[in-house]
Amino acid sequence: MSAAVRPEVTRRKMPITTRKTFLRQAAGGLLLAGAATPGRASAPPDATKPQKPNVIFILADDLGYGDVGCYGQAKIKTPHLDRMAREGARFTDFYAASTVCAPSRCALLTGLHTGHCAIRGNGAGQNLRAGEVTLARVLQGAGYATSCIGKWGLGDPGSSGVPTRQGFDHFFGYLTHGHAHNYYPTFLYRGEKRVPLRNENPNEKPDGRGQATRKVEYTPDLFLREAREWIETQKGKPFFLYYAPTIPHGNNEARSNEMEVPDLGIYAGEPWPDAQKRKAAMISRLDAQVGALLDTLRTLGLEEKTLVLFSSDNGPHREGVEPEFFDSNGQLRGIKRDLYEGGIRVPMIARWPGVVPAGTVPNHTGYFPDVLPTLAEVTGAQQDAPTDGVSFGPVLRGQSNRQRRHPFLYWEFYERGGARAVRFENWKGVRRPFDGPVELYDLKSDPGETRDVAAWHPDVARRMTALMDKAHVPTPRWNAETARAGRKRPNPEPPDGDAGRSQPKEGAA
Ligand SMILES: [Ca+2]
Repeated sequence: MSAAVRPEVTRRKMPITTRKTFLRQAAGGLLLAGAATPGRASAPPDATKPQKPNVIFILADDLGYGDVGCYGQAKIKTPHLDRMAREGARFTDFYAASTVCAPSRCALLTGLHTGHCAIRGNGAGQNLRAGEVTLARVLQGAGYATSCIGKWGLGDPGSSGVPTRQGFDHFFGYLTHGHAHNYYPTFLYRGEKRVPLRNENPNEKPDGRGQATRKVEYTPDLFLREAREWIETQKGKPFFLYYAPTIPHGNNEARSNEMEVPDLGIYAGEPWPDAQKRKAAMISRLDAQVGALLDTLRTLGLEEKTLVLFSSDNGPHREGVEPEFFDSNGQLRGIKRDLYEGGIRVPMIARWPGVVPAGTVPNHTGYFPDVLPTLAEVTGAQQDAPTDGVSFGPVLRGQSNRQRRHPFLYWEFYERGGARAVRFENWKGVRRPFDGPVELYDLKSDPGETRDVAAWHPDVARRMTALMDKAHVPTPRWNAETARAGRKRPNPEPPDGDAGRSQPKEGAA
């Protein structure tokens, strides 16, 4: 696509705080030569690719690396995801941006890793700021219809952070994480308006948390119906659907019934604990949803015009189920809330018939901040804001020889005294707590991170420390002191906006 056919491109101003962050980095000489220099996504001419493909990004919630058949899961059936992988590309070394929901989604939507983005931990009262550069806004600027269906979690009702003030034309779902725990709430939001559901719960909290006493409408089913109807109404206009059902997150207010699902499906007769049967049924239900969305595309003749991506926001949880039962992290170490591989490495499947070569397993390491520049590139959208991502567009087109590699990937996390992690090449460094000594793992020979080899490679360990210290750009809310303090100390109000007004705490989002 040439520049001449992009008249609709809108240049978005960076939000002032983000711009300040990068200016501060530049002024402080913080960017390493060869390190993750924030890039600029643009659209290189490529006459061979379809013009303005539709994009569907399906985001599971707490689905582990090992929870899907094509990633080695033996008991839970995921035939549609397995087919999607056979018909597209299955990434083995793809990572979420965080080990819990909110920061992972913030990084996905803004193209910034957790050392730069505004929301770096769970906790109420954190809202994307007005004017934030989001994936939806970038695609909206390129003429796309944009929809978010499912869990949002980046803005409270009435705040600047709600999806319809962040680039989405259409929204149906949960705005806040606590509400999203509840699979049978009495209301959801369409746009900014509450819409009632037929579920009943006299004890429901004002934010929608709780467990229904009468369960009629299961929200993932409502989301699928809404998604199919929304796709059908687009009538030729390119669209971006961010589809984020909450499966298989637990309802943390449901005590012994955290894995809420209408029926056990094919698992009813299995000799497993009830909670495990329900988890399996949830994942297979999500898999069936993927199949239904692909069917919708086929029925509408849109399969070859649509890039479908599937991933998860963090590793598997221990909230009402034992992740070991299904080996939900596969051979990896750790789960949700760890920066070991099991907390952050996630399934990533891309399907776009005729463009993404079928049945491929790319040798490419990437993560959520890459999604914004990737989609900007494949849709011909332009965005001038800095990003920590690297477009994996070449890999999607089967042109791995043209693919740029990440100098390194970075994560930081604030619960439990904090942690940081870096991956470059096949090395993985983890610091726990936030400023603790570096543990070093060679993922090639030791993907389960069982042998700390820092003492044998002090040069690599030192480089890890340097990368972490330079990738972490502190803010009034998010800094080493925050990590050390845990939930005991209220943070000062950030002087430059409403990115977060409450102390980050160990929440269940
Ligand atoms: Ca999650």
